[in-house]
Amino acid sequence: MKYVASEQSMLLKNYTFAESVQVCPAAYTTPGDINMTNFPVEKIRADFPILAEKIRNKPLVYLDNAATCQKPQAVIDSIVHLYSHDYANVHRGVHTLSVRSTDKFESARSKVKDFINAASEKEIIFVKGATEAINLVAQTFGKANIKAGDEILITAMEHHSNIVPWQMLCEQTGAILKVAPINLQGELIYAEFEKLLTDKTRLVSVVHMSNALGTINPVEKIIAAAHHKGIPVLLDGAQAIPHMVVDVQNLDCDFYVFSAHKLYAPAGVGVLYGKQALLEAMPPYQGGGDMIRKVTFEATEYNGLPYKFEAGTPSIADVVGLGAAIDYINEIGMVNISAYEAKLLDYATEKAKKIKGLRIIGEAEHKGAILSFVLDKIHPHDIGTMLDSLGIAIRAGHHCAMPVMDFFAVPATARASFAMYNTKEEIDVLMNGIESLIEVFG
Ligand code: 7TS
Repeated sequence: MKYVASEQSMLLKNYTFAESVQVCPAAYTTPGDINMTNFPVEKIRADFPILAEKIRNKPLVYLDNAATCQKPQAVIDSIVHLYSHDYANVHRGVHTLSVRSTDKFESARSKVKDFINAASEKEIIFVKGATEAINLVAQTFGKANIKAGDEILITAMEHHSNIVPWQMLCEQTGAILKVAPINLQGELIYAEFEKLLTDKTRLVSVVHMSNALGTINPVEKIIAAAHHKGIPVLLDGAQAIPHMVVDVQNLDCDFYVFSAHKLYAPAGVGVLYGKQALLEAMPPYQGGGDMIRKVTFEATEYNGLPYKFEAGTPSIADVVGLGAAIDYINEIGMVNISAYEAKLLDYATEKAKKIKGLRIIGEAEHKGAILSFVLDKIHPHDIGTMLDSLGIAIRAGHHCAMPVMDFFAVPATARASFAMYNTKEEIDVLMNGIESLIEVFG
């Protein structure tokens, strides 16, 4: 969905904004108009029951959103409602419950289609998550189109999910994995990336926003350069999807993958978007129920899109929950969420830079709401444990991006990652917590 002026003001109708914004609805249209005082964060927080939890007798400060984010009541209710009133298997029965369940499931597909502006529901494949989506492309598109000596191009900031499936494909086919380097800010060195696009490159697979660094890649430029040479592009949108408007037609990417659980929706489901023509030409991934039209012992005729790639009973309630999460996000408006989170990140970065002994890992010019850092003399795991004693949840570790850790010569980082329900006050609690632990242990 594209957010235009009138839609934006409509989307925000249920939320209470500061007066200056309410009297001037057209003011929502540019991200610069949202700030930390006129975004309805307290109302949003009230929609997430878990945020009222106390952890170690302290109010929860949940800053591990890049790993997974919390769920609003609307999503929880959609699952409870489905199991309480409408649940049966999908695409199978003529009975009422099966029809209701199928309608809700397919309606979620349509919401995903609108959310990323795909051209058709046929291009929306439900999978387990971003990881499964990439494996699917590797084992179907990859096996059909990539052979010994061909090259697959990724970047040095990929999550393991966008490295290992390609390594496996390379082992199976004799293809070669090429890696475009990054600089010390954590940005892709674009000139090097371009040099690695050769006549042998069969696929480019890059992360839209890095989970370890927060870097937002210049994906428009990457796609244009790859397409110029006739090379398709997969974008790993696991981190980008909850933070920015994603329009797959506008981007012109060939594949886009993401997990629902980072988008305020349940875990266990995710999306593979693919251009219809590419998906049509790809062989199926797994065999089983739902992905077939006709089966005999001699031969099987596969189902059409999107079902060709959806073998077996799907995670029905989680898909319905994803639909509810998209409705919830649309009410607030992704442009507003992006703008608010950008302010949170600026505020956190500014405060972090004032802490002596704190080094930010990942200072790209274009960054999403992720702050990775290390402290002199305190191991990231100890930072994580000590902050937990203050009720603060961050992630400490390699973030499934070990090559990034190697590049920055750190064993791990501490990572605070922000969502639309986080506040300036929570960042203050985090920064005070870091300062107090430097004082005690540093
Ligand atoms: N790609 C990126 C960029 C990711 O950040 C993640 C998960 C994945 C792929 C895989 O997603 P999944 O839902 O299939 O597991 N990233 C993280 C993280 O940063 N901390 O925990 C999971």
